[in-house]
Order: sequence, then C-alpha cells, then structure tokens
Amino acid sequence: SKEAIRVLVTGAAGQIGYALVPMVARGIMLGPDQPVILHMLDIPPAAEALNGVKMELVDAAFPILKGVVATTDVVEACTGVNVAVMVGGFPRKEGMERKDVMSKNVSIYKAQASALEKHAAPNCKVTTHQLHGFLLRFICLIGSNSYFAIRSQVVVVANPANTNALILKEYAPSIPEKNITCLTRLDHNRALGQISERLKLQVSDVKNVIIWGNHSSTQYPDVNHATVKTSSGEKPVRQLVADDTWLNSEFITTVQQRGAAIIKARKFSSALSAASSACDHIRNWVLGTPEGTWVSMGVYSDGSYNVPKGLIYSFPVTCKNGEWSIVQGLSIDEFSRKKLDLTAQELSEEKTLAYSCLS
Ligand code: NAX
Repeated sequence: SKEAIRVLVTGAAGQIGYALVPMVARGIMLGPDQPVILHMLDIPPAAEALNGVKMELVDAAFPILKGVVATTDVVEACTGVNVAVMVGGFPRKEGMERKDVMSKNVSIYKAQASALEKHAAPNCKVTTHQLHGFLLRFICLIGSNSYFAIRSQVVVVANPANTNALILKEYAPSIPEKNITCLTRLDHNRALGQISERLKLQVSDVKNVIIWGNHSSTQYPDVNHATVKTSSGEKPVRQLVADDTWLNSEFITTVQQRGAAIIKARKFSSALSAASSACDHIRNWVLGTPEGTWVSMGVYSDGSYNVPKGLIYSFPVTCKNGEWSIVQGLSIDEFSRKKLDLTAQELSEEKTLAYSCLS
C-alpha cells in the first residue's frame, strides 16, 4: 500500500478550509487511492471551531484519511508535511487601508516561513536531502519499499496571494523557489466556465486559456491560444465565439470581477470553487497536466515573456514529474502586452509595499 502524504491546510477553520479538507480526504487532490494525513492549522480564537472540523472529519469516515492533526501550533502543524496549502490570512475589513492588510499578512507569512524553516522535522524516510534542512517534502513510493523525494509543494491561497507567496519564498530560502506557488487556478477555471457558458458547450471541452499576472482585478484572462473540442476537431475560441468585442471587454471584466460578484450574491467570498481549484492546482502539479494542455499557476518569474524577474506572476505552465515549466513561445499581441505589463506593474508595487511593511 502507498505511504500516506501529509497535507497541511492553514486557516482550516475558515470557509475555504471547510470546503477543502473533505476534498483532500476524499482523494480529489492527490487521487482516490492515495492515503493522506491532514494537518490543520488555525489561530487560537478559532481553535474550538477547528476541533469541530476535526470531529466532522472523523465522523465522515473517509477511507483514505489516515490521520488528522488539528492545532494552533505552527511547528506541530508543519512537522513532516509534504504538501502545504496556505489559506490562513488576515482578511480586509471595512475601513482598512491596503497597507494595513498587507502589513498583517506579510508578518503572518514571514513568521510561517521562518517557523517552517527552523522547526519542521525532516522526513525520516529521506536520507540524502534531510541534511540540507529542507522541511516540506513530497515522498513517492515506488514499488514496495523504495522512496525518492520530489521536494516540497506549497501553494498560497490567502490574499494578496502572489505577494504572500513571495514573502514565504524570501523567508524560507532553503525551500527551492520552484516549490512555492500561488493560486490563480480559480481564475483560470472561471475563464473556462465563462467560455463554456457562452458557447453552451461542456467546460471539459475548453482548454488553454491563460491567466497572466496578479490574482487581483488587474489579472489578464487571455483566450488568444484557447481552443474548444468540437465534433470537427479542435477550434480556436476566437473563431467559435466570433465576437471580439465581448472577448476583449465583458469576458475579461467578468473573470476579473467574479470574486466580487460571488460576495455580492452569497455575502461570503468564493469557497467551494476556491477549494476545488486548489485541488486542481496541486493535482496537476504533482500528477502532471494532460498532453497538449496547460494550466495557470502563480510562479516565480524567470523573465519569460519579459515579465520582471523576482515577482510571483501567473503564467501558463505544464507539469511533469512534479515540476512545472512555463509554456514558451506564445505570441503576445499589443493588446495583451499592455495587460501583461499593467498587472506586472501592480505586482511590483505590491512588492515594494510588502517590503516597506517588513522594515
Ligand atoms: P476565512 O476568513 O473564512 O478563513 C480564514 C481562516 O484563516 C480563519 O479561520 C482564520 O482564523 C485563519 N487564520 C488567520 N490568521 C491565521 C494564521 N496566522 N495562521 C493560520 N490561520 C490563520 O477566509 P476564507 O474565505 O477561507 O479565505 C481565505 C483566504 O483566501 C483569504 O485571504 C481570501 O482572500 C483568499 N482567497 C483567495 C482566492 C484565490 O483564488 N487565490 C480565492 C478565494 C479567496 O478569496
């Protein structure tokens, strides 16, 4: 039988956490026959609620759930985890300045990064890398008794997601930068959903949209390379929609503003779709993207597409053997170029603001 994978969910007593942990325990994130041990972290005011979530996980009797750690101690939460989904954060409250929210979250992500670095125990099954002090590991069982380490997999969900991920990266320097990502898959999935609604086609037949940049309203949902599977083969989305005005305006703003529309309708922010997308993000990262398909992930920029290096920016990526790589060589027209630059500009400003909160 397979070795259990330890999955950390921070902010587990919150809305997204409540939707996410049963998905993980059902095998939606890592596969239906992959045993998991859930590590749930929240803060002391939420400790009782967190314990309630733990009780429900026990009550649901998930066959692949091999254990639950529910704690307010970051060290206990991080010990031995292989996959980390960072959902915990400080929400923007009415009357709060952007800088105040940034400052709260920067200090949370700085502290959690350092706590991970300093305290998490190396996985005893990994002998070569544990000497390097890496904390989070992904262990794969090959055959009956041999293991190899595919490093840690971290996705930051909490907003400002890209910048929180950047802070986590900066303050956990021994975790390879390739292992720290942020969630823009929800935006990607929203874009797929809008195209399929418009064309009255199955969402599973639409692919290769791109979310560029920040998980914020400056993100650029791009359909220039997206295709739809039809009975007469794959067709470009632009050809099938045949309405550039809609694609260049309403489609973009609908995806950008979808989070606000959900809050307006539900009085709470997106939760089930965020949780489901976080599962998609990790599943594709760990198990790979299908041939010919890419997804969007916020990753550390290497300067591809002239995006400034040193930002966590959402790109189209393919994944194989637990590693993502940015899809290269896509043509970027002038309209897109401006939008790629605008969202990069916002991320650079967020980075400056985040650093000013640190000093
Ligand atoms: P909730 O407020 O329901 O839950 C957040 C949880 O985090 C709470 O239980 C809180 O006690 C906990 N928390 C706060 N500080 C913590 C800390 N230092 N350590 C551990 N836990 C801590 O928010 P929810 O609706 O679940 O959203 C969570 C985050 O996801 C928010 O930052 C939200 O803005 C962000 N989102 C990101 C999305 C994305 O696509 N990247 C989409 C959905 C969502 O808006």
